[in-house]
Amino acid sequence: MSISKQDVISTYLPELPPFGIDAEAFAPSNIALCKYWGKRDVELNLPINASLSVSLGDLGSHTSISVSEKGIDQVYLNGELLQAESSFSKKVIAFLDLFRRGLDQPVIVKTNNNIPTAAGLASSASGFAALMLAINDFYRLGLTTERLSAFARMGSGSASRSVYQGFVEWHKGVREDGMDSCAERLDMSWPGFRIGLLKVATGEKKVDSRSGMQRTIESADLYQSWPQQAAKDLVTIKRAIADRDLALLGQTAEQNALSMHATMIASWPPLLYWQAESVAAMHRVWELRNAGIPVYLTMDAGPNLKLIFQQEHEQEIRDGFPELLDLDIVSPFG
Ligand code: 2P0
Repeated sequence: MSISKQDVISTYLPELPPFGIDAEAFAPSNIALCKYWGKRDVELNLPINASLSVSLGDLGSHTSISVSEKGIDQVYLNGELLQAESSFSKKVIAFLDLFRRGLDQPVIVKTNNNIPTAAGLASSASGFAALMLAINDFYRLGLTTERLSAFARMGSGSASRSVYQGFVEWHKGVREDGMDSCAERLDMSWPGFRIGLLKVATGEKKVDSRSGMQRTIESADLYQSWPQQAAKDLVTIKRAIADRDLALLGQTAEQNALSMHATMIASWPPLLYWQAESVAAMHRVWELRNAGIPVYLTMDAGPNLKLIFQQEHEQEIRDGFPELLDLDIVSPFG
């Protein structure tokens, strides 16, 4: 039997919170270079493997929490008031309730995502991280970043990484209550490092990561090899970052992402997030690389690509992918 989220919160925050005071927070979106795929505990979002990401600077979620005078909770997303029954609103309030518990104080939660909509990036990571940071301020919890990361993880696994900027490692941890499954900022920067957000398809409704991971674990024999591969890739990627070795980083990240996708494809029913346009874009990346431009790709649970390259090749990447707008090219280190 797994421990419930509420049990974890009650253990680490035994006191009921004081009445809240208006608060706002920002958290960046992140792109994993070594992916998180598979949970050992679905209630607490405890991962089977450790992962490593890079945060996207000022692209992410701004979230505010204020006291509601209307006697009911209200959730806004990108300026629009959501129905209380909408899945986003229910997730936000359920997460807030873990901390609010019995306190009778309705709130207004407003989230604005500034990730270019064209990039088609999921925003659960930055969304839950920003919500956690705002809750910490609203109830004056005074939590350490490590704790904030562990609690944000209970909202969405990848949110554990979004409480930091830069390169971030999420330790898988071994504790049953998951409190050692939190992220850590790596003390390494890489000013010339670039991520290109390449939207290639609008996509049909996809299977969300939560159910995709479960399906893979339950039905793909190929998944057996994933934890070892991820563990090995993580070590290589850290070394590549320390050495600023783009070829080693790019190759390892690309192979890591495609290995993750291989396990998804080997699931039943098959889980193929790629569309024809995704495959065409992959070939364009490989053609550029064959022409001598160091550019690598990674992909998440969707049809779009993220390009990995360095500033010195930005022009060639723009020429090769003219659909990339200025906003789609991210400099994680300023
Ligand atoms: C990652 N993804 O490492 C991997 C790669 C998608 C593919 O983290 O169920 O939204 O909320 O813990 O965090 C997306 O999964 O899943 C994700 P939950 P989450 O970025």
